[in-house]
Amino acid sequence: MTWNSDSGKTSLTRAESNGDVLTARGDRIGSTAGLTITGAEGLVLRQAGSVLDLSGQQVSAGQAGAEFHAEDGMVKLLAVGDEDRQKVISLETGNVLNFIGTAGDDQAQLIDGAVINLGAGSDRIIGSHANQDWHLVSRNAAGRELSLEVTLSDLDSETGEATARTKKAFVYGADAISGGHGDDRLVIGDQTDSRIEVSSSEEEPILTLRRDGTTGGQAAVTVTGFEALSVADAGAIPNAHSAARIHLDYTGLKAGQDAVNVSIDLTTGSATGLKSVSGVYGVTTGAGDDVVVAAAGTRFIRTHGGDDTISLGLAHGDLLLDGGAGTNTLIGDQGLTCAPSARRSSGLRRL
Ligand SMILES: [Ca+2]
Ligand SMILES: [Ca+2]
Repeated sequence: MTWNSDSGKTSLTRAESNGDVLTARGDRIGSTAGLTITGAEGLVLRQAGSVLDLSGQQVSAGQAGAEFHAEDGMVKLLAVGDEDRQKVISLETGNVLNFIGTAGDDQAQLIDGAVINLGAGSDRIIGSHANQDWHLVSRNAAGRELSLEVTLSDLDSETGEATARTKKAFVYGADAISGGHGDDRLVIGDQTDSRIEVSSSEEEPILTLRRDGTTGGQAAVTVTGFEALSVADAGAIPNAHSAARIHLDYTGLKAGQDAVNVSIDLTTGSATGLKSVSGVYGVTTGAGDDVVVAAAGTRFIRTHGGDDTISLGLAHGDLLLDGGAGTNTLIGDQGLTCAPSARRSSGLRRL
């Protein structure tokens, strides 16, 4: 069957399964009139500019929603309670780039030019095969429901130069990010106070974005498959040794049962588990023998147990240092004055 809507843009607003029967409702954008299709086994949306709107699905947070694969032109709808995936409906979506998810737990894979609104629920956005810069634009009060602007780029295999694709992708309502293949960088432009926990293993670190003031059990956003982390210009440097603004917490990084010896140089941007890190205001490390070098904007370094080495590097201004237990070493610099911070430092031997 071919259906021509006047505007050439079709919105598939609902598709649900009742046993083996698919019921879909299509609406021309801007019109209340629509077309209901019942009993189809499949449906193909070919028209460029079509919107796949599944916000009318009868699911809620905690229930499986939809899986949208923009690159493959496919969406899968999962029936409520179908953990064994016996009633999955697959729809070809052609070149649909505009996807509105369900109120349930959706996941979507992006492509350049896509506009993906995952709606309510606990939703995951997955990167494409390209390299991606993910700009975190905003979050809700709980630190979730991320809005992201994603720039995709391709690497020239001969010159090694990256060429950005013309069209960006826009994502709303994401609660987890998987970078996918290629190099992925998270750029945090939202300056809300938050902690970025680096956990799991050095080879495949999990980044957990959590608002300060929330405890471990509370909602957080997980980020996997990322190689780089950058905090966009935060404006005014915060007050001395404040835990405010965005800081890194490596206490959860392990090698099996053992603590990892973490090495972070904030002057060069090198950090265990990541290719690069920049713009963070402080670092906390765990029980290993850690090496941390402060940059100009660094405001606190806590290294907990283990024999840690803290270098003042390019530090200036007020800096809180806490080496914790163990035999710790503080390396200064010729001509550097650190009297104010020295009064607040503990567990450190100055060189
Ligand atoms: Ca959702
Ligand atoms: Ca340590």
